[in-house]
Amino acid sequence: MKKIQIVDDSQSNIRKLENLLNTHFLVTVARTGEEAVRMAKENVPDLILLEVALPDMDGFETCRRLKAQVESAKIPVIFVSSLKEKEAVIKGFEVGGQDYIIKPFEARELVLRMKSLLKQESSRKRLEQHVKVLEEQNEKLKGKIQKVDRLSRVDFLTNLMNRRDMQEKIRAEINRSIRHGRSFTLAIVDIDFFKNINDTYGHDCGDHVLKHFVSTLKNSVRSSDYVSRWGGEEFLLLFPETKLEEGKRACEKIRQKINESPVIYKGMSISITATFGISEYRPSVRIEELIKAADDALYKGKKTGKNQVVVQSM
Ligand code: GH3
Ligand code: MG
Repeated sequence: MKKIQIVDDSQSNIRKLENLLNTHFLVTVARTGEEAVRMAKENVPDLILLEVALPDMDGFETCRRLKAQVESAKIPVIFVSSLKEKEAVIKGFEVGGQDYIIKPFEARELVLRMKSLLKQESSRKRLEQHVKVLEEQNEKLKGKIQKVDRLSRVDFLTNLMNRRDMQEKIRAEINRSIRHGRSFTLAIVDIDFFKNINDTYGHDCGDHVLKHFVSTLKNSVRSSDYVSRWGGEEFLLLFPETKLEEGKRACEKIRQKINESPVIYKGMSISITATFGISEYRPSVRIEELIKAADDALYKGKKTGKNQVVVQSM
């Protein structure tokens, strides 16, 4: 049953309204504006029938306060008043009332107006609920999309950024270089004789070597440099704002560090080496050409003895 709050201080008016509404609604009565505002907060009704002439504040002020109070702000208010001047009716709507009925009123008309407002309010509440559910689902979806996006950029085994993410980083770096006229350096690193490690010690050992290799790489570069897994045992390093010579020196240092830190696996010490191919960004060079240059250098390094840093000039 819908709850109706009558706000009136005339006993005969109250009785008349109660008799009319009691069978279809749960009726409560407030006799002053103050009481109406308090009751609407404590026991929120579905609709308020508000007399304009009240002993403390008038119905217009009461309505203003009801609309300013969070708990009662959305409750439909129908003014019931013997004031029939246009100005009073207009004021009733201005202070937030939804309807205004002039006394003496037709009982059926009042009930129909009330039902119409109650129906509107139910639809509004349903819609509000619906929007809330949609917003919650939206938030959950956003979270899932972010997670999928993160996963799509990360290499599962090493936790490094993957090829896709690195390609975006290189593109961004190219744009930065174009804007600021600075160059940067790329290096592709490939572990030497890695297949032998898998064949000799097993795939798990190969995975372990890869992780060890990655931690050496990460510990050897600056925090502004990027390390990604480019392929199986191939890694791409991006050195922003770094010239070729400087990049070459950095790679040489990493290469030596790899040489000096054998991997320990199940008590065995496994030495590894790696070959580096380097290229430097030049204006108007495309990303594919830049990567191919580093790849060509790496290929040259593999062909001419491995365990070295080779530079490709473009
Ligand atoms: P090179 O010195 O010329 O680089 O030879 P290589 O043996 O290192 O390279 P090759 O391309 O012949 O073999 C690479 C191997 O790396 C083959 C592939 O099965 C293995 N591999 C690729 N990804 C993974 C991985 O995630 N885990 C393990 N354990 N092995 C991998
Ligand atoms: Mg290899």
